[in-house]
Amino acid sequence: KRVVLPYEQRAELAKNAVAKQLFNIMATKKTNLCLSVDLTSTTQILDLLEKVGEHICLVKTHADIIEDFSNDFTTRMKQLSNRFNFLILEDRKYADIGHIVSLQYLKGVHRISQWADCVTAHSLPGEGILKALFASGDNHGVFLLAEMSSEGNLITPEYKLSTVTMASKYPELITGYVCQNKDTFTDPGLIQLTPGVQLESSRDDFGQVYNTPEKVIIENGGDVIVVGRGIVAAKSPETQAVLYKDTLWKCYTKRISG
Ligand code: 5FU
Repeated sequence: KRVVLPYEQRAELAKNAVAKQLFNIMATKKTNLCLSVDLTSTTQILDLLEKVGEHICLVKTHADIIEDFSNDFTTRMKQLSNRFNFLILEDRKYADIGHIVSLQYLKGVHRISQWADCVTAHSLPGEGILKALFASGDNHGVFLLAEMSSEGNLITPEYKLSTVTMASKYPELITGYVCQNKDTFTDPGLIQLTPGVQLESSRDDFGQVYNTPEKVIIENGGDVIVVGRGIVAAKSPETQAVLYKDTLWKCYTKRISG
């Protein structure tokens, strides 16, 4: 069964503030593109966001791959996110006991809680991880990993089911799931964030598997689509971002038209 409700209606059903905001941004800007800005210098990242900010609803960062990370960088990124109306997701993939995750979220050189609207987390350690993240801030959100795009990953159907059960206890915290399939969950107030997407299906040398926009949105129910190297490694990232934005949005409108 296709997920046919439009984003503006799903915003009304969202229990997490960030999910509500993200649904509304998508509806307003007519884009469901999340740029995974996997670059290692702050200038490269800020330059790229300056060019593609108007085309994205969300930027996904990996703060720990940036060589010259600073508070000034996050301040500037925040300014861009306000100017262009996109949100920031730090793809930290937390996977420790709640006490440590809370410190990793609030402290260290990255101070993620101060600039990220939402973060990703594994369900593997148990619900203490959600309890800790819930207690560590306001108006923030978590995308819980229910599936991965990489070949041979160890997630089983039972693990996925337990992940969804765990998330259902923290409705105000959970923005959605990082997953590949629409059968993962049923709540239309949650967002399906799908990575592993390029215009033509293929794979990289380290197990990443790519699906096409048609497959991930129309068949598999993806809401926000993560594109990294498909844009970042292109000759003209700006042109490519527009192409991805248009293609992804067309698939979404096709899906909601039934
Ligand atoms: F949870 C996941 C996953 O299952 N697959 C992923 O690829 C996250 N990712 C992230 O999406 C990964 O950490 C990269 O930042 C990004 C995909 O980048 P690509 O260049 O489009 O392959």
